[in-house]
Amino acid sequence: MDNAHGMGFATVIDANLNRVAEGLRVLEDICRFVFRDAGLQQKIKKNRHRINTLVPVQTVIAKRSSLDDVGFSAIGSLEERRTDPGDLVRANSKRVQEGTRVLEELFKTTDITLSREMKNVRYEAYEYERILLAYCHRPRLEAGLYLILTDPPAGYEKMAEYSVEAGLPALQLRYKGDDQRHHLDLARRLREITKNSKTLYIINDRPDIALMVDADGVHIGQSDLPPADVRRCIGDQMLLGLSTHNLEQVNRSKTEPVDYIGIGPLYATTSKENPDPVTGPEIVLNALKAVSCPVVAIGGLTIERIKALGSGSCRNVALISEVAMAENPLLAMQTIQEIIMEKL
Ligand code: TZP
Ligand code: MG
Repeated sequence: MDNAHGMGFATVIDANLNRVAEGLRVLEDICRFVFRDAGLQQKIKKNRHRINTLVPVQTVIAKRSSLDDVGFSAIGSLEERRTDPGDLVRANSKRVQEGTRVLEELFKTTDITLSREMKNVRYEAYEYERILLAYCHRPRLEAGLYLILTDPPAGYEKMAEYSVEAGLPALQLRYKGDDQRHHLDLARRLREITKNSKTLYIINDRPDIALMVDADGVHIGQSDLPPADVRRCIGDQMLLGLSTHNLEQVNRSKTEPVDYIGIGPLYATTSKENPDPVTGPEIVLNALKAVSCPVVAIGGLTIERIKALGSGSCRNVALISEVAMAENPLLAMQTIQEIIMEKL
């Protein structure tokens, strides 16, 4: 290989190492800040660091001049037209996959071990793309009343029908009885009622039942199975919610693969056996500052207390008794939903 060609190859290697490292960085940050999957983030980071160690940074940067690059176009690039997170994931996964493919080929002439390593990174990038795209298609918890059903006097089915009619963003089945068959039947019936509506259907405590009835999500508490294990069980497409009761638990949730957290009880509640200590409503703003996912305020909330909450604190509000005990539960749902939406 003559000198001029040697320089050319070095430039191709340099350009592709950079392409791969940058693509990995975008995927890593999306993973970390948007989908909060610490395990996957660490895997991506490890590969990015490895790629970076392959560049003798000082010398290569000195040689690099993007403006001399005949393929460089600063305006009108397709890269500027990404419309959703899925586009971003696809585009950056492609950069990694194409870049590693080029490196795999070039290193064949100089270093077969490195070439194989690039192949491995490429295969791992297919995996990142699959997981992150699944995250992109996961439902999001919208603002409004998150209604929880535990033995409502009007009956579970009626309350589910009302929830759909009121356009609630989420309905949780929180069945605390012992009859497993009944639990599953009930879960299936509520799935039927909420199907094709904008009301997300979430099962409390039981990832297995959530999977059996094809729910939209699962909600777990601090002493249920750990979030990472539940996530492994339910896969990438279901929502996972976690109850927290103090700021330490809120902060810990940042490293766990959850999509939203509950915080409370804000006030004394009679709907839960052995509730954690009352937090007071101020904790909601602190929790919102600490995490980047939705924070659902819960515990002893009433229409009057929701009205009194600061607008920042009541984007997502969960209730049991205030709606279950209302004379007209549908009207209560509609009223509360309106109060929350007006405060946004
Ligand atoms: N977790 C914390 S408080 C609570 C749960 C499940 C119960 C909320 O019910 P209510 O009737 O709205 O106080
Ligand atoms: Mg629980």
